[in-house]
Amino acid sequence: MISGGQIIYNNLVRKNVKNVFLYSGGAIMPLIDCFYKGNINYYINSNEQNGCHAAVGYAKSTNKTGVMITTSGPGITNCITPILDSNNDSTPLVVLSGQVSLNTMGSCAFQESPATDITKPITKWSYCVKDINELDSVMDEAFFIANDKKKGAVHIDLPKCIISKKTKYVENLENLEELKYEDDIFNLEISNIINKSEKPILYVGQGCNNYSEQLRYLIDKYQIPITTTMHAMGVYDERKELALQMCGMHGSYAANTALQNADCIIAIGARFDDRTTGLPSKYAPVARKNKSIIHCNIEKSEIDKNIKSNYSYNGDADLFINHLIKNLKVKNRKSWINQLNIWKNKHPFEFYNDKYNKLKTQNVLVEINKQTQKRDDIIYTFGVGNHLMMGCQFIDWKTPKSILASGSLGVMGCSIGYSIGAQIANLDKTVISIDGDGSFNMTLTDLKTIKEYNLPIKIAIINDSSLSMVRIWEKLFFEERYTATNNPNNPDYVNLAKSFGINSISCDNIEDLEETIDEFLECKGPILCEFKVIGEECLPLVGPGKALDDMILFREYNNLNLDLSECEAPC
Ligand SMILES: Cc1ncc(C[n+]2csc(CCOP(=O)(O)OP(=O)(O)O)c2C)c(N)n1
Ligand SMILES: [Mg+2]
Repeated sequence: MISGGQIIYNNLVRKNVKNVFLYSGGAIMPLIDCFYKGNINYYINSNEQNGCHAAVGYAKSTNKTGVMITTSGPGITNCITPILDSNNDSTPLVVLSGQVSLNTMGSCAFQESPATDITKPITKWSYCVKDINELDSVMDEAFFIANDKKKGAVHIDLPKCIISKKTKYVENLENLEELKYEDDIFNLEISNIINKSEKPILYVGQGCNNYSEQLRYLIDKYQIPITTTMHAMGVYDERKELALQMCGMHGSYAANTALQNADCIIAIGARFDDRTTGLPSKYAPVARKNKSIIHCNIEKSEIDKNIKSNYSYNGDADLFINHLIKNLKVKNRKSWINQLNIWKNKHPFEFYNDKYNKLKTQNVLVEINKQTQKRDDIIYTFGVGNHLMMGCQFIDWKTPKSILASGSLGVMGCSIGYSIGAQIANLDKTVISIDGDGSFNMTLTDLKTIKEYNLPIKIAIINDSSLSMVRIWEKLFFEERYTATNNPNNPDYVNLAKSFGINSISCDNIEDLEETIDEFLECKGPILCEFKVIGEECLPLVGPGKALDDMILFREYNNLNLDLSECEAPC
C-alpha cells in the first residue's frame, strides 16, 4: 500500500526531477513528508512567490520543468503572479498545491481557496484531483502539457484526503509521447520569396533558443540580418555585423527601421508581441505590401494573432530553420547590409557621462559588460524597469538563455527568485542579478535563501531612489506630475545584506566603478553591491500608439533638453 503523496513523489523520481521548490503548510504536509530523507533536493524560499519565481528561473535557464509545491489558500494565492509570468513567457512550470479535504471543499474551510477556479484562466491546465487512482496519470499529463508545443504553466490541486489516503500502487504506463503532433509541410514558396528578397530580416524569438547553432549557420551562410525579442537575445552573437540587436519599444534604431523597411520578414519562434511591433496597423509596411511576412510558430493560435502573415509554418523552429538551410540560395545583399550599417552607426545605444562624475545605470552595465567580454558562462537576471531595458541595450548578448527576465507580464521582484533558480540549475555558471531598487524592495526577503544555500549569486542593486521607468513616463506623457514614483526611504542595502550574513559593497561614482565591479565579480560567495545612480530616460522609445520607427531618439531628444546631463537624482 502506498499514499497519494508517495505516488506523486515516485512519479517525480521517475521523471528524473532533481530539484523542487516548496513551502509547507497544513494541507500539503502529507506530500512534503515524502521528501524526508528522499533523493530529490528541495529548496525553501522566504515565501511562495519567491519559491515559484525560483522554479520559473530554474526552467527558463534550462530545458527542464520548474516544480513548485505549496500549501492551500494563501500558499497557492501567493503563487499566482509567477504562474501567470511563466504561462505568458512560455516557461514550463508544474505547481502542486494542497487543498482542504474533499468533504469540506466549498464550505470556506480554513485555508481554503477556489484554487483551480483562480488558476484556470492563467494556466494551460488546472485540475483538482478527486480520485487517488488518477494521481499518477494526472502527474504525467501535467508534465506533458507544460512542455507540449508552446510551453507554460500547469496547476494540480491536491485535496489533503487524496494525498494522505493509501491505495495499491499501479504504475501508469500510458505513453504520452505518442500524442506528439505533426509539423506543417514546408511550403517551397517560402524559400522562393526569401530568395527573391533584396532586403530580408529575421525576427527571432525564444522559440529558437535551443537552435542557436543552426540559426547562426543560416544567418552567416545566407547573409540575412537578424533582430530578436528580449528573450532571444544572445541566440546570435550581437557583436557580429548581421546582428541588429533587440527590436521594439526600447529596441535599436537600426532594428526597428530595418523591420519597417524590409521587403521580407521571417519571424521564427516569436509572436509579434505589442512591445515589439509598435502600432500593429503601421507595422512593416514594405513587407506587408510585398506580401512577404513569413511566420513560423509552434503554437497555431499565435499565427495571424497579432500580425497577419502571408506564409506560415506551424511547427518547431528547428525543422523550419533546417528547411530554410536546405532550400535557400546564397545571394549578395551588400547594399542592404551597407544600409543597415549606416542605421547602426547613425543611432547606436548611447548616453552621456554625468558632468560631476555621478554614476548612471548605463555606466554600471557598460563596465560589467567590459569585464565579462570574454566570458560565456554568465546568466543575468533582471527586475523590471529602466535597469532591464538598459541592460538589454548595453550588454553584448552572445549566448542564448543568458538573460532571464519577465517579458510578457513584466513582474517587478522576479530577479532574485529567478537568480536562485538559475544558480541551482547551473552550478558551474556565474549568476548576476541586476535589480532596480523598486523591484528589489518587493522580494528582498529572499536574501535569506541565498545565504541559506550559500549560492554565489552576484546581486547588483541599481538604486536611483525611484521607480524610474514610470517616472520618466510621468515626465514625458503626464506633464511632469510626479506621483507615487519616488523611493526616498529605501533601506541601507549594504547593511541590509550584512544583516542577512551576505557580503556587501557599494559604489556611487565613476572613478571607483572599475575596481568595485572587479571585486564584485571576483567574489567567491554571494555578494550584494549597491550602485547609487542617477536615473534618466531610457531611449530610444517608441511612444504609446506610435509606429515602430516613430521613435524618440537619444540625440534628437538631448538636443532639445541640453541640461539633461546635469540632472540630479530624482528624489
Ligand atoms: C509587480 C509590478 N508592479 C508594478 C509594475 C509597473 N512598473 C514597471 S517598471 C516600474 C518601476 C521599476 O522601478 P525599479 O525597479 O526601481 O526600476 P528602474 O525603472 O528605476 O530602473 C513599475 C512600477 C510592474 N512592472 N510590476
Ligand atoms: Mg529604480
